[in-house]
Amino acid sequence: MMPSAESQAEAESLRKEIEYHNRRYYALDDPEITDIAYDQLLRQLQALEAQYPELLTPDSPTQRVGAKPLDAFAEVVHPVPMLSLDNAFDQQEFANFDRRVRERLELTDEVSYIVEPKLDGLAISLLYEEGQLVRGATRGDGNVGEDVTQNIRTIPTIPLCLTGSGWPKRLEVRGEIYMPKAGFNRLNERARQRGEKSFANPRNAAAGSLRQLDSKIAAGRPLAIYCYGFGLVEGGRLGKSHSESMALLEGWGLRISPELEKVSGIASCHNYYQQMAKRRDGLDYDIDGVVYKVDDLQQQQHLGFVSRAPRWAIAWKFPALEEMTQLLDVDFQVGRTGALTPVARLEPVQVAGVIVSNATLHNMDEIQRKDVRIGDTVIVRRAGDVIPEVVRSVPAKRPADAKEISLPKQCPECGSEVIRLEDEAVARCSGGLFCPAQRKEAIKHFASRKALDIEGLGDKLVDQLIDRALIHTPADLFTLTLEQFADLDRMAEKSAQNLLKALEKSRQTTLPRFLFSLGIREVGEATARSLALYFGGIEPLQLADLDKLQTVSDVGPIVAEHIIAFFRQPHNIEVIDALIEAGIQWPAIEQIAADQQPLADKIFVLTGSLSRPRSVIKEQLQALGAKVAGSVSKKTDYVVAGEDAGSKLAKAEKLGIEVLDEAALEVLLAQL
Ligand code: 9MJ
Repeated sequence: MMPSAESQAEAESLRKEIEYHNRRYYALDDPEITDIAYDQLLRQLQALEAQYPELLTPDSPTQRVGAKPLDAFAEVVHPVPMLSLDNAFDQQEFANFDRRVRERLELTDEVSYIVEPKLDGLAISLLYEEGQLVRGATRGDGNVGEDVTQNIRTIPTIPLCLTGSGWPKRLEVRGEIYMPKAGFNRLNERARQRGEKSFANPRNAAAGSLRQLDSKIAAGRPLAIYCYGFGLVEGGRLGKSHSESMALLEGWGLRISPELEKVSGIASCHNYYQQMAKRRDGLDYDIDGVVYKVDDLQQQQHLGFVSRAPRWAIAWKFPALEEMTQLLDVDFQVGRTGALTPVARLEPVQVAGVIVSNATLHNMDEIQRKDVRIGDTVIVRRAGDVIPEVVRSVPAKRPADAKEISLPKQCPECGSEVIRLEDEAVARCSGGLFCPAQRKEAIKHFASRKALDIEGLGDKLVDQLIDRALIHTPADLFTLTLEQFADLDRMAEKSAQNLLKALEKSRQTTLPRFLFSLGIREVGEATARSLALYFGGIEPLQLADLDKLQTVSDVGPIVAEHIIAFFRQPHNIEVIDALIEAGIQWPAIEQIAADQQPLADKIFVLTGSLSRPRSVIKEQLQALGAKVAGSVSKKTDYVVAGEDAGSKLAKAEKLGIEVLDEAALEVLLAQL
């Protein structure tokens, strides 16, 4: 069926509205509606387009998610060649540029320049016809580039249709596609965690994203644009000056750098350069210099071009963010959670004004992929406030005695075994209860609510106790005296007494809580409970092998390996023994095989106010094999409703689920 005129108008209006909000959100950073309201608009349009595919236009905002993969990129001949910029590397070279401009223009006055940071991304050409984005192309060699329209359409800061009015019929806008540092760091972090290849720098990441034949991949990459110029202009005009023209582009919805300024005279030019150099690290994108353009377009025309660069513009470059140096050695640093990070010790080198002598190598996978060896010449990169990193080695400069980097077998902090499971990029120290690097985290976890629940022992107190060397392991907590507590900063006598009481109380715990409190990797509350029910005590768990562990519900090969590694460390066992010595105890657990638990697989929901704490009832039900869920669904078996139960009770009644009051629950439990 053909869409009605009404549907057509609705689709048109939705497209306009969505693009408007898109611009407010991405280009202006000033949204007017919530994300949810925005999604609703987008869904309305998607539904309409699904109903009437004829309504789908290439500039529809629904198309930003990516299109069908291409086999190859088509070639694009640039109607006006895309030139590059001449460079100046110091004040003298810039002054020479300015003098040449004045001489050619026969000016005695100062020249007006438009200045802006030089983004380190990829130059791109955007062609708008009748206000619609019809093509996006890379610069290529300046004359012929690649048609990357499908990928360009996925970039939220690029308008699919221009706003306002007065744009030329055909308008070619030029700008730089870049990847913000924050997005780049997230992308690389994710890649490293998955053991995938990371990108060397944001520029490479942006280039790699733009050259994806599958635009759905590009759609998932955090790319953005700043427009800085124009090429073809037909059937209309821009301004008399570069700055007027940029203002027009901005008015049509194109994103222009907020750092753009008009300056005249070389003193102001130098000033801008220095200000930007200072702010460079703090910007959310990489810049490699400042670009100066003669503002007056007539003057630009008069100046013309030499070979491949205009005479009316220059890039005054900053020092590079990447430098070469020697890799002297590699140490391994242990983080709060036990992760081992290889750290490169470098022959000190200046990188963009800062001396770098250490840099991260991230993990063993990255070392292998970058083929880095001790003695190598390597490229280090320092960008912003992130830790400098080794980007790669330079194999051509490898000395004959270059040494391979190997993961230590023992933790450099505590001597416990270093474990690196198959398929995991990260290697970890297995001495969680004992390792000095992990002490603070281990003790905070041990004292936390779902573990031993030591009331009043907050993070700051744990920090103090460890910093003053009063405790080293969780077991040491139980040796502390009233005087020692009272001696701490901001600790009144009364609080010290309360803490001692809380410690006393925490000695009486349950086996699931105790197992959880040990902080074994991958052993959360639920797994700790399953392990407790299955083994009934610490010793049988300690003796269990891989196969035995994996018969426990919830326990797969990875969890099993972590458990075995944990109990294989003599230091961990010493701490557990000391804890039991200190009086930690729990009521005996009746072991029941998982499938024989009386409430196995039954789903309960607790609601309303109950006479016992919900957590207690929850643990009781869970010990019998039940699952306790937070919301009522068709899968719920029982809803236990206390006083003033509200919507959950109503929903249970509507779905015909059995509702128990507390008395009925007691009867049910007594019957098991
Ligand atoms: C960058 N990369 O930020 C130009 N650029 O102008 C700016 N590049 C340029 N302008 C003419 N801001 C050719 C390249």
